[in-house]
Amino acid sequence: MRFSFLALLRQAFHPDVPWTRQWRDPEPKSAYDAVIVGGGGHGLATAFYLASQHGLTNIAVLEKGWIGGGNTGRNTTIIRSNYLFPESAALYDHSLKLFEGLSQALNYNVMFSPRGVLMLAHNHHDIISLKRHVYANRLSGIDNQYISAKAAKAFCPPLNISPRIRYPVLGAALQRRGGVARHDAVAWGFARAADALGVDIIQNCEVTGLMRDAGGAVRGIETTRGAISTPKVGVVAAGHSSVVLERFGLRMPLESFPLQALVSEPVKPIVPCVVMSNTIHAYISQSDKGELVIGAGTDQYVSYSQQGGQHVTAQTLEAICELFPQFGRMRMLRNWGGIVDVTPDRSPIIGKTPIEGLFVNCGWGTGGFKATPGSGHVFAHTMATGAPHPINAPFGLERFASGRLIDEAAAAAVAH
Ligand code: FAD
Ligand code: PYC
Repeated sequence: MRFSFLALLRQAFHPDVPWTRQWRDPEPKSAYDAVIVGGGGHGLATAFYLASQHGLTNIAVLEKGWIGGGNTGRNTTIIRSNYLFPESAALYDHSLKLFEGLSQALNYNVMFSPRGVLMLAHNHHDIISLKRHVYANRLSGIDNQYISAKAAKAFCPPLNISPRIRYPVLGAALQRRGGVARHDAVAWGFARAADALGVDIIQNCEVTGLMRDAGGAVRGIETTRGAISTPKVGVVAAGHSSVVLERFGLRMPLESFPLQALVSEPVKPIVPCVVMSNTIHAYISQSDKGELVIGAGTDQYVSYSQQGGQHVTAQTLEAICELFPQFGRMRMLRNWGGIVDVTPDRSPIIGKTPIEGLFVNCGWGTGGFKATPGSGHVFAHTMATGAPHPINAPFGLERFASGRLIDEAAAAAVAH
């Protein structure tokens, strides 16, 4: 990014408006020291940390569409670190801590807003499960507390805690440090900062194949804009990671599902925090523009179509109207879907592959936005040094052979 006074002025008054020219638009070079496949938040964050922490600046991010046009620009921006197992809690809290200083680190307002995340309990099983998460989080030094239904209503006044509804609210877990951020600003912030360090961000460039040397190690990649030599490739392609890796000759333990969300017409501030319910497949927050941001569980069938079944969103809206009856007459403005890549244990895969020089960062399923800075940070370490960072060491592909799974199905919070 080349700064101009006008651009700075515009950023000051319209931090949420995309600048017309935020970074260079280079042609791909014929060789790089490392290449990232996928220009979502995770790929861009990886490039930023490779350049800023490891001094690797002759690198490129290749994106088949436009940066942030995948799940990064489609998610509902919930950030929290209240996962059950110490390995996951460490990973997600590493990311939450990076989010806390991200606007300063990138010199770009990512609108991180730690307004609190409430997870509702509707039955005895939910109470036991949420309390288990609260105790486990506290043992890992992570803030989380179990509160009564009355206290949940005090924290979120529009919440309906009538005992007469189909799934009454019996209590809730509250992580006060959790919240939301602006998703596209996270992608743009990382892109602009990486570009300023010399990283080439190349859009409209699909990676189609892998080139290997006689010993089988990575020697380059094939793309729709020509072949590129490189000894290191990191695949960070979310719902399409298994497609890319199959092209490279690797079969991954991943399934891809549509996940949908929708927003209402904008209204004055009414929902002060994030409210989630896994049991009734619904969650809600309010964007700074005033839209209610509502999301569903995944569709039940695998698919690569970026839209899901209408019955899934209809059921979600029924649940929202029961929890917030006053929203029953609001109009919904847009709905959309993204493709999420789900592993058998609902935890990500971050590490080396059996092919020398090929690294993978995928399997974030329904919950990778919150991990964007942390994921990029530890993956950059892994790619730069050839060995995992202690935080991502438990998340390697080997776990599917050894059986050391990290089953976060309950903490994933969105029904799959
Ligand atoms: P992406 O942003 O999808 O980036 C991957 C990129 O790879 C894409 O831009 C794609 O075009 C590119 N690509 C694919 N194939 C190729 C190729 N062959 N060559 C070049 N480029 C390629 N997570 C949360 O933590 N909180 C939430 O509230 C939340 N809500 C969600 C709601 C919805 C509706 C959805 C769909 C997801 C949600 N998630 C949430 C999950 C989160 O969005 C993802 O886990 C995260 O954004 C993944 O980031 P990424 O950078 O890995 O993927
Ligand atoms: O992981 O918190 C989450 C989430 C919320 C909605 C989708 N994913």
